[in-house]
Amino acid sequence: MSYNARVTGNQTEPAAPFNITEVAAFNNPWGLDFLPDGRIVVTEKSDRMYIVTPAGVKTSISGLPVSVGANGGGGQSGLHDVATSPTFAQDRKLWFSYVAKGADNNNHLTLASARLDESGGTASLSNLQVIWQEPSSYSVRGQPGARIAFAPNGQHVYLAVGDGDIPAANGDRGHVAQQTDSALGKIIRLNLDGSTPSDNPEASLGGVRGQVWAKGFRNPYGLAFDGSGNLWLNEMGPASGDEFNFIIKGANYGWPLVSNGNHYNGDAYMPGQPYPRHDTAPQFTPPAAYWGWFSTTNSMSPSGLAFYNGNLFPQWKGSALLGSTSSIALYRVVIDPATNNVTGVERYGRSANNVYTGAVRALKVSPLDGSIWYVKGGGDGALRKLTPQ
Ligand SMILES: [Ca+2]
Repeated sequence: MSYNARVTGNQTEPAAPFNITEVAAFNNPWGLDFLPDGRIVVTEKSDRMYIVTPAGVKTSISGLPVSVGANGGGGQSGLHDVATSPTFAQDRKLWFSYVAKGADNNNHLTLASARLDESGGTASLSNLQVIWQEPSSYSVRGQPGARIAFAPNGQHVYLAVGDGDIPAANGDRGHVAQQTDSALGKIIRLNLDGSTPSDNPEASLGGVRGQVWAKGFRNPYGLAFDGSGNLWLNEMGPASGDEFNFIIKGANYGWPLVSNGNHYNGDAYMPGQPYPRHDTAPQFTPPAAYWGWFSTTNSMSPSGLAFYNGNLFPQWKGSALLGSTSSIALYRVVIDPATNNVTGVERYGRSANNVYTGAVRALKVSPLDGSIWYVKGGGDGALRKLTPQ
């Protein structure tokens, strides 16, 4: 059965090979990562972070900075992703992203690291370092992106930065993704000390322009490396324009000049009208897969991205796993390793395959045993795991 994926292969809804186990409850969880010992760190958008044992015992982590999501505020923005540093064994560093008030009182996406201390059953952060803050004068209204990925060699950090939903004078939203004086709508790449790597595409130009690795994104809620060291991103596009992108150094992915989706009906600018399509503008790198317009189905609203290379689901090795908020599902995207083309999409989480994942906000594969862990979003959110049936 084909749903709404316009991909080069078929989208199907096969029988689920997994069982879902609820591990612990959370309020609007947003990101997760594994510690080397197999425990999990989970963020909640309203400025809370926890260590969770595989059995579901939670310990709150104190010492977080204040985001705009404190006390339930901030709309889509608040505390977002968390990632265990490649240097954790030496320095116990966690990295995390959040939207905070800057010195100009505007809302800015921020990337920070801190040391995780544990003593007597309590946990706290110390030595908080703001590594980077989006430097433009724009105030993020939503669409923060904010996913963190480390290079496989542990030498660089990548941050997916959303376009911030900044309307232009004519009401068009997203124009900043093409501007060179902001990081909005782009992937940035930094050394772990926050400096600019000399081999970034425009490193010699300095400033924020030197930090950019790729550009032209709307709301990238997924960023991850595959087992071969390729970087991928998924993004919530405009209406029916969700994308899964293979990332090429220095490439432009087109937003908002091209998209295979449409302006929302409620937009002030060109309501309901299609964007110029990707195939009309070959100077922009097209998505590897996108979820197009079908009147009977919803967009997927991708969030979270992980590549499966574990042993519990051997038939899934090499696949991308994408969370989905609006279509309340987990997607497996099958990739031909020779070409990096998408050859198929499977959706799990609807009645067709009798599994109910809930809205998948973020997911990771356990480095210990290959089980798949995800956070279900929303006020009745949870940490859950998938193991074979
Ligand atoms: Ca695009």
